[in-house]
Amino acid sequence: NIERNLAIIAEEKKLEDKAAVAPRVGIIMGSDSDLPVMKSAAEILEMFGVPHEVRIVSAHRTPELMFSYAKSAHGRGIRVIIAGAGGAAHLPGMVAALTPLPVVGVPVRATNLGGTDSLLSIVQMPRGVPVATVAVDNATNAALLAVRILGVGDDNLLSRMRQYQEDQEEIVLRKGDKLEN
Ligand code: RP5
Repeated sequence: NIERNLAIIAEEKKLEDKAAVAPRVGIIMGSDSDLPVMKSAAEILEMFGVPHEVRIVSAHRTPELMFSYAKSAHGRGIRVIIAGAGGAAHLPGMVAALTPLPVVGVPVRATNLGGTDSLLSIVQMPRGVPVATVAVDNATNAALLAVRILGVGDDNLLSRMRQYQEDQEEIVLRKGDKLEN
């Protein structure tokens, strides 16, 4: 019996460990050329201690992977998807059409249209299929938004967000002090 109980405890521990590292945010992007922009999102989530995964998923080049990624995300424990793409940036909108999870879109500056093409492709979603769109190349804000969304059900995360805001305020005020002296 003791052995059996120990085995159950070990199994529970394994499940807990697995749950602790199971990604809660999925960061996806249309191409590895988006990575220099999108890595800021991973850095922010790292800073807040939010488990996340990073994948290349292209709406145009790997449509079937996009479909299965979006369809399986919630079941795998993902709670927010950050999707970055440039040019004809269909990835965030298509993923939003396939999942009930909140999708944050990052327009990436990838062509000689300077990112306006990506921005309009992502922001102009039809009624009923929302994508929360951040500024061009601003993967940082996409991750901060994901942290805030998760923070609604996670007091620890929310207080880390409060701390982040206070730190930002402090930095700006200190800069102002320096100008006055
Ligand atoms: C989009 O096309 C990608 O998101 C990327 O921003 C852009 C260019 O992709 P590559 O040709 O560099 O792979 O689908």
